[in-house]
Amino acid sequence: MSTPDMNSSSDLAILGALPAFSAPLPVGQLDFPDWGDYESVFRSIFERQYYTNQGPLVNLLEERLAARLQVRHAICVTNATIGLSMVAEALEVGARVIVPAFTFIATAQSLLWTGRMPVFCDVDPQTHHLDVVHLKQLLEEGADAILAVNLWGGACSVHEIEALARRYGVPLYFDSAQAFGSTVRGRPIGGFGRAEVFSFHATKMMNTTEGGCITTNEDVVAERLRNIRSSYGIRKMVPVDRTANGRMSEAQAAIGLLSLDVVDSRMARNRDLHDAYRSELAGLPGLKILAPQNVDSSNYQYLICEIEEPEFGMSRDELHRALHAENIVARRYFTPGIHRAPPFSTLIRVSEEALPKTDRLCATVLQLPLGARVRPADVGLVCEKIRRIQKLAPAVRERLAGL
Ligand code: T4K
Repeated sequence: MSTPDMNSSSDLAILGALPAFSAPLPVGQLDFPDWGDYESVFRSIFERQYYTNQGPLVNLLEERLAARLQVRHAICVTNATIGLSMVAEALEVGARVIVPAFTFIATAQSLLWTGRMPVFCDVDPQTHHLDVVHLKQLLEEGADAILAVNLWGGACSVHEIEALARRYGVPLYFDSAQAFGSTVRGRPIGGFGRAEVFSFHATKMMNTTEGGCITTNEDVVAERLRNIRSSYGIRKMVPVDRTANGRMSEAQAAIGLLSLDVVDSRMARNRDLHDAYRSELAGLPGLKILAPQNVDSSNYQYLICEIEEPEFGMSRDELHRALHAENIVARRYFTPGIHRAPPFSTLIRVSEEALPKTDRLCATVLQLPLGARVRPADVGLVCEKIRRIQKLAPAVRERLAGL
């Protein structure tokens, strides 16, 4: 837990004062279970002498996840990246898969590992999710599948995109790495498209340290996924061309079961922190907070800001550096955009003008700390520092230019 140093609250670390926080204040959820609960669940693993290969804790976690997400199958995996690759294989999608350009690089990398290529689609600047007009244009030009992404605890235009996938006859699956616990028109994310993939990385709402889960309502796809995941735990042998090791261990599942017990209270806590940020930063020129998009309930996984340089008085990158000096570990997801970063910047030619909305978001979006380590008082101090940085923008910029 970071300790605010109240003596430095009126001055800025970038200008020579002590940092506002004595330890880094991160953006991830980063929940650690109660030590006693951890000990007792790990004791059961030691008593059974069973570490991995579809053990009882993984089976229990899968049952509980399927019930919660209202799906026929929840298939736990080592991480979301391999889960996404496994789905591409299980659905036998073709070579060219449409993905939003504004996403974590793993979305697109999951395709490369299975010999497929991303086709980058622009995003809607208001929602940060797939721009359906551009998506339709790409489908007209010819593509084999859509890998849609649900970001920041929100969702893309799920129903519109499902309709487009049906109309163009292409499979649709979702990267829902950031969307565990959110709902669209009363339905949990997890049951849309042909399959969805969640990340249970430590920084996510639902956490197995590393890990993830694939959900699907299709029995044949589920059996293919179980066969691709490993040579163990096969319920029914179905032919698959390639297998992987995507198994989740009992140790991961043990943490996952504890995480699932508390995930609702953690989402409610994040919502309160969101509200605090919104009221503290309301009306600050050049800073806009994005509400979770297209969902009727959100996990509030991330606090997302957009910084407009002329109105704010400095660029997003300058604010980012000034916050880091305070030990406020804001992040610039996703900078550079994946289409401008290796390997995709060399593999795929994307002109300067091709993805203007994505390029703009890559230059303006900033995540602020949220999650288990952030206390309400920390939000107050982070916001105070942001207001102060803005007030002293000319001096801050001069200092940054000299570094
Ligand atoms: N699709 C999307 C849309 C995704 O966002 C992601 C993952 C994926 C696919 C792939 O899912 P996985 O294959 O990872 O399951 C993080 C996460 O590693 C990654 O899971 C996540 N998205 C991505 C957006 O963020 P980094 O490199 O920013 O994390 P890192 O290590 O810098 O940690 C963030 C902060 O938390 C730092 O200040 C350090 C702190 N931290 C982190 C960990 C892990 C701790 O204090 N303790 C910890 O244990 O990638």
